[in-house]
Amino acid sequence: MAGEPQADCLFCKIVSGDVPATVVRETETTVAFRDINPQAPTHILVIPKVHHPDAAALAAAEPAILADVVREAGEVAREEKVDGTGYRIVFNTGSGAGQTVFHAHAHVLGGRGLQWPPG
Ligand code: DGP
Repeated sequence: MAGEPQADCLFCKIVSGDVPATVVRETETTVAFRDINPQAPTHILVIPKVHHPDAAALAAAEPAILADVVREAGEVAREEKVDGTGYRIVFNTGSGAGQTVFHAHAHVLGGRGLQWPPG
């Protein structure tokens, strides 16, 4: 069923605690943790606890939880003190765009200059 934990999903295992992660924030609906392969001095992933394959699917099924993810991304940026200089919230969507984990997640990137357009 949509939203239910998936046995083969890495981020569902981080939500359940079966896979360890450096968690920086947790709410009733979200978990934020440091990316294992950081691309910037601040690189944190914010995920919904429910399983949906990408941000668009999450928005279609449970829009309030997508709003929670984006709000938490802002809180992470504030706590990491990158909100003043600017930061980027990225939802890679589809393998052609670099998505490798098919559980919706926001990358929060900051602490260095960020080019536009992104690569
Ligand atoms: P994406 O490529 O947009 O699907 O982002 C997936 C991110 O997940 C990628 O930046 C690396 C990160 N990642 C993959 N495996 C793990 C893990 O086991 N722990 C943590 N903390 N991050 C992971």
